[in-house]
Amino acid sequence: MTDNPAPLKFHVPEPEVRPGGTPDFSNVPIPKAGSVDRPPVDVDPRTIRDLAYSIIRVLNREGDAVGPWAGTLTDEEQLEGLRHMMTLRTFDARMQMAQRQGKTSFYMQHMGEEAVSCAFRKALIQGDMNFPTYRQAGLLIAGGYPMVDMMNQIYSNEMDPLKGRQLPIMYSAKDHGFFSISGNLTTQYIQAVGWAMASAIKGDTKIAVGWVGDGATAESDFHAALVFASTYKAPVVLNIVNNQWAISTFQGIARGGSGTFAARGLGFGIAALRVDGNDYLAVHAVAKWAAERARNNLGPTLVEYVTYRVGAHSTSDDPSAYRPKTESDAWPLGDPVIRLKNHLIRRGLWSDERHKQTEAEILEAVIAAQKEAESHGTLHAGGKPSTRDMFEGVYAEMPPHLRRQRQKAGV
Ligand SMILES: Cc1ncc(C[n+]2csc(CCOP(=O)(O)OP(=O)(O)O)c2C)c(N)n1
Ligand SMILES: [Mg+2]
Repeated sequence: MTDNPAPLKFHVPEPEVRPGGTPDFSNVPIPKAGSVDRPPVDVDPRTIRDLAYSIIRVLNREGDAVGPWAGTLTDEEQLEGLRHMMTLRTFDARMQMAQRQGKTSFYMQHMGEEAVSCAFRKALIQGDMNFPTYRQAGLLIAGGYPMVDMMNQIYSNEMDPLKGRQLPIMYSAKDHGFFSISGNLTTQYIQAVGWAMASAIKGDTKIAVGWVGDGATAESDFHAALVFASTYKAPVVLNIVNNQWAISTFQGIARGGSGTFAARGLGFGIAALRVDGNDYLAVHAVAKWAAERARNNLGPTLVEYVTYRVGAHSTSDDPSAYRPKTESDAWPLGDPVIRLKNHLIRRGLWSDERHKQTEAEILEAVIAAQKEAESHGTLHAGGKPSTRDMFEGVYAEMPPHLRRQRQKAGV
């Protein structure tokens, strides 16, 4: 004990590199593809704690699928997966452009993260419910939801399924297992756990999936959700998409000293895994493993997808203000579309020519959907939802003050 203690220092984690610097991911350990064990789904979570610190990978550098997590998808399913990711990328590019053209106020891209939501969707069955954030449109694309309905919502036009009452891209599609997106981060986790608990209480067979980003794990809802999920062994998969950045804050701010985001689950006794989020095959294998646990009353699983947000946070963001412009080129896990493409070419199931041809077909389909959506209006032109719609759909019976407001508005 000293009478003259040194002044305390306030600690703020700093990213390795700032704009102008040379990107460096040499401190991100990447295990070899195929090197992580695949435990049985009924494993005791206490015996697989190392999986929260490793990275499950299937596709190696050469493009081969290797190790115990390989082999969960048929050739046709892999080809379909590639198509889904390519569709999401093209959809994003067109909608990003539409925002710049003033046809919508706001857009959020998935560039670099396409494998996460597209592959995860294929591990679910009809009736399961996702509680997604704004960066999981792949759940809809891979689930066969019509692109034109997504665009109608983005344009808030007369065919907008949500009638102009949500922010663009905040889709809602109950029949497609896609709960209304909430802009309030991490509400997804408590809602998913609550929904899963209700499913178990009712003796139903459906499971829930909660989604958050790395930054959003800092919300108290994240921790509350883990308490309830672990205590009641809720049939839920809890996904953390670690794309290295929140908006301008790097992942180290939310992660603190925990080592990894997945490791947050260990203190709760929750099975926790990390997976290469740019590896379609690995994402699917882990998603299937976690979903099977939930479906068999084995409890929740926390999954961290290690990936990289290549684009801006949203159309309102300029990442060059806080990270080197070339940082995404240095990301060691590559591009999910190219990695699956190379794998399929290597196996003789695909070719550069077919890839180019498919790109053109997809672009044509996206443009056709866009034309159809635009015929029903865009943000500033054409058909709009009725003003009357904003009074509907919240209360079973409209309260008197809303009825008065509606009368005053003359609708
Ligand atoms: C409760 C809450 N706090 C802050 C925000 C503002 N906000 C929107 S997105 C975002 C960053 C989230 O980063 P992350 O969770 O890593 O997800 P990503 O955007 O990278 O997919 C913030 C701070 C919000 N929407 N809700
Ligand atoms: Mg993030």
